[in-house]
Amino acid sequence: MKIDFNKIPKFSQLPVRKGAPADSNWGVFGDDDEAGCVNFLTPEGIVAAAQLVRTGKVFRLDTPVNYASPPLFDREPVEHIKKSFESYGLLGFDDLLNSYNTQEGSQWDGLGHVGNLQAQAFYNGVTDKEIKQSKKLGIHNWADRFVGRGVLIDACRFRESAGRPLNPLTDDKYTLDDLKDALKAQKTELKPGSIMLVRTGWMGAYLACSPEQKRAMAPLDKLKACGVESSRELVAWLWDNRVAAIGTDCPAVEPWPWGFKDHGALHYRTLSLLGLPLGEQFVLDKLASDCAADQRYEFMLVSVPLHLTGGIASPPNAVAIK
Ligand code: UVW
Repeated sequence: MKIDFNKIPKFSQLPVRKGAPADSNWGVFGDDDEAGCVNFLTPEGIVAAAQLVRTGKVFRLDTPVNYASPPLFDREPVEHIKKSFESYGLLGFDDLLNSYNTQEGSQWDGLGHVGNLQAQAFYNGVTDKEIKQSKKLGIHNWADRFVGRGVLIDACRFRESAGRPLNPLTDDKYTLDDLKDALKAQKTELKPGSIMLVRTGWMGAYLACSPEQKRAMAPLDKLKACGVESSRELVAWLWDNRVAAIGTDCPAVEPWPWGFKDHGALHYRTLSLLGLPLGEQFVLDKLASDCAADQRYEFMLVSVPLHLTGGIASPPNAVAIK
């Protein structure tokens, strides 16, 4: 669909569809839309993003498969088997990835990942039954659309330089003001149709832990992790700036644990009410160092989610190109 940014309603004007939940954008991109805020990534935005490529540096934003040992939130580890061709009298192999959970490492949460309990629906009013029995809101809707201007907010570096470092291995949060002030300090602006990456410092802190510490912190009820605040003001800011997606280097974008029954949780406010993709466990440290070195916090971002029809989530398969 063709987006006219001037015609998109403000957060204060939502909802536009009769009967839609408060603070939802259901219907803004069409009653049958399944792409959500990824609609903000336009052909014009992609052409502009390509102009940001100046040095030819490429930064991979995904963790290696099986990086977390064990994976967080009780997710299954991947069993990688090399299947030999020797029974054919040949030299060669295929890969088998057994028990592959698309959220074992870096990931985009797709719009079928969580529904809003209060509204008893997923983005755009899609029902639980539709997610279960059809391809509705599948990750395939983003398979060839996740390209545009990436912007890094190095919230971790900002808080450190302000003398207020945060311990990423706690459920402490970066506030909306932290994000705005970090952007100001970086002399970077949000432009409509940006993919926002926020470096929280969690990934670096996790990687520095011992195998025993990683084992101890992995289960759902043991993990504590920082994130960004899950307020109405934060999502209003994201929507009013036409942010297409938010990706972070922490496990849940918002601090973990978040309350599954809390209607104000960021997962509900973004995925289900706004169709805004959440990215978790991204690898941002090398990109952040490069941005600090050349003071350019914007780049072209190319993410090619799995072409899994009806899929719930995907590794981002993302690179930032500067
Ligand atoms: C949690 O918040 C549990 O993370 P995810 O979005 O990967 O489910």
